[in-house]
Amino acid sequence: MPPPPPPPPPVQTVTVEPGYGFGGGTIYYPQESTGRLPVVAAVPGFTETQEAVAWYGPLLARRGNIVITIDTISPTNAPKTRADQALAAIDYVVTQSAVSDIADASRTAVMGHSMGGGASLFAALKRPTLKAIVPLAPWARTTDFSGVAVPTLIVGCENDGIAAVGTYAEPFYESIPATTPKAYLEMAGGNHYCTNSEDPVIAGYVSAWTDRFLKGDTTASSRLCPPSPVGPISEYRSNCPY
Ligand code: 9J3
Repeated sequence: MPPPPPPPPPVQTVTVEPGYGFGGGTIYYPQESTGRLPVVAAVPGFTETQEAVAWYGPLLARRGNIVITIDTISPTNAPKTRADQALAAIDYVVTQSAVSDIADASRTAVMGHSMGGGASLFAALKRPTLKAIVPLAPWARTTDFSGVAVPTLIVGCENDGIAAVGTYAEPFYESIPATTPKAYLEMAGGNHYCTNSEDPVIAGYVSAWTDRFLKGDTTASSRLCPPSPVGPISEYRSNCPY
């Protein structure tokens, strides 16, 4: 028998109070690390709290990232306002937080659910130096994201009745230019909240995407290209190779 794999490194958390340009949140980071770590801001949707994106904190912190899940200043803030708050959260982590000394300001990403997914697309337009975005069941009033040059993994939920994939996620994906690395993962049978609880398929793709584009680990390419969708996936699009 081969030896069991080592346990994943423990994840630490720090609570952030409101007052830094977003509604407060939780920082997740690996207890043991060397060098500076990439930073991910995760944004909830309309009327949601950070609980909606909480599972991505430990998921990505275990893989050597700092994650801040945020509350928005108002639960009804629009996607563009949520984008500003995500960027404020990244700046807080990098410059003022308890983990600023281990945060890498040059490797940052935004992800989020629904209006938080729309926020991640607007954040990419506003700050093209982001290394990756991951919109989850995204919602926004425009479907024109032709200005997005940040590598984008969109996760859609096949039976989403709030942000129907044919109206939102798929046109968003198609509007992103072919010169931008992109992928569209659609979870079979999922409703609007299909991305809000732990799922091994979503975890695998989000991990691969952030490993490849946020951490800059080119060995992660083999987990994305050529596309080989397995599991409860109703559709997968990409513009491999990358
Ligand atoms: O979960 C969401 O952010 C839903 C977006 C939406 O339907 O907003 C309508 C105003």
